[in-house]
Amino acid sequence: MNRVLVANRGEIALRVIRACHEEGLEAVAVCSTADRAAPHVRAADHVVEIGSPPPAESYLRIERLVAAALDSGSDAVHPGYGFLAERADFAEAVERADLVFVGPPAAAIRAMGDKTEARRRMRDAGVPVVPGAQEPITELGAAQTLATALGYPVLVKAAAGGGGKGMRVVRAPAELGPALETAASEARKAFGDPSVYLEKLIQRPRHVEIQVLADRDRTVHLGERECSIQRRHQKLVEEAPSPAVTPELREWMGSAAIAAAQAVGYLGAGTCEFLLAPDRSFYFLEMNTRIQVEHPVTELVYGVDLVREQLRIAAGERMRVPDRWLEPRGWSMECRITSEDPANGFLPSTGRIEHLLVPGGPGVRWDGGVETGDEVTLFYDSLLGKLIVWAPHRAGALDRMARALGELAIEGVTTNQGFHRRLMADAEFRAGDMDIQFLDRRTDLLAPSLSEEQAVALAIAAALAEDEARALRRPMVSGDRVPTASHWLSQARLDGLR
Ligand code: MV4
Repeated sequence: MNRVLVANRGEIALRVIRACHEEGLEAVAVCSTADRAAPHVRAADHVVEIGSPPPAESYLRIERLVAAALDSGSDAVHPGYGFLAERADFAEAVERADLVFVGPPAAAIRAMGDKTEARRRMRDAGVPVVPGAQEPITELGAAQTLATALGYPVLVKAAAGGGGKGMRVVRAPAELGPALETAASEARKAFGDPSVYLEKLIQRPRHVEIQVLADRDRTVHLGERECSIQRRHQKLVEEAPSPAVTPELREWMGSAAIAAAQAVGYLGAGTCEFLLAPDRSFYFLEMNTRIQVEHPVTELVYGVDLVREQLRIAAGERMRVPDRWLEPRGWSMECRITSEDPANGFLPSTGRIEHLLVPGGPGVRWDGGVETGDEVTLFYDSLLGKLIVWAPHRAGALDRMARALGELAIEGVTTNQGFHRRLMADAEFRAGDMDIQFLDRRTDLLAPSLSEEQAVALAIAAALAEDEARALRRPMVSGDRVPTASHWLSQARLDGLR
């Protein structure tokens, strides 16, 4: 393997390009016409333009990506996450063109993509799944019998699903019929397949996932990530390890994840998602057959570069992960910095990044996808970058994240940075006491809140700042005091001098 086509954009494309360079591989970027000057294009050794800005016209075009790989002399394709990363037909098209797919075999993607089939295969492999049906529901009578046996509340889920679409909670027998109908119609709209099935509802669970890595000789797990801090299935903060997982529980969940991977002939990096109940019982939900957004927190506590290992494994080599590394060290946390306004229903914000000041210092990592001058549009997802920290203990990681969030400055679009600052200071979050409904209960964290006293202080400060700013716009005369330079002001002056 010498040259890798990176079939993605944004921060993950940059992340993969960096890994290629460290592995001594050339990287080929692809771009839409909106991305000609994007950071991932500038970081790559070659670039192929593949179409217009809408993903359906560029980053989702299998035949164009395969042609771009062949035309650029690439011998492998890394899909990143999102776009085509979990499309078995893409993996197959890549392999048919005699290129290496940097990911699991197409058969493993396909087996995990069908949720009821995955449940059957996991049950047969001894992986704990939520009690419920192994087959789609075909008639109400059978559904009622099953729901009674499971005990209410139960959950109706789409068989083709994932991401929570077509899910309905049923708290009493009378709600079952209507729930089956609305779930089926939602599933038909979302997936083109109305099949639904039943599971027992796990109440107040955490979302804990296990990282697995498999080469041709060995399948290992790299512990868990705690992913409960999410809103409408969009994760906002992840950490490793989980405050809820003991070394003993880690080995149980890890063994289950290894069994899951082996049951489908997995290769490369993958993630098993589990629900972890308050009584410490855990249940396999689904396997993500790709590198995930939150992979860095695992990298920092295990000292493993997951993307480099993906490339090595794809090239037929063995992973460089000695057994003595298979224990987490310290604590890592990631904040997803998005161009969204949490105070306004996470409304996406667009515009030009006027300034970007990236945090640094000990234990801080920034995996970004945008730079000053870049345009944020509605064509692509709103992830601007990921702020990741490491510290010896959780409290230190929280403090370090608060410090780094204080350094991070993004001007030009609204971001969720304020939300992350409030979260890092929150007593309940700091106690590590969370579940998947944390943010549904704590909507107070989504918007800045001010006391009467703080509001008055801010109004006075704003008036003084405005007065100062007006003074600055007047030419200075001798005898004027030199105004206190803000960081932005001194930066602008420096820019002017260059
Ligand atoms: C569940 C559940 C509770 N009980 N299954 C949501 C998306 C899909 N991947 C599985 N999901 C859930 N399945 C049972 N039996 C709660 C959820 C769930 C959830 C899971 C993980 C992360 C966030 C979530 C938010 C809402 C519901």
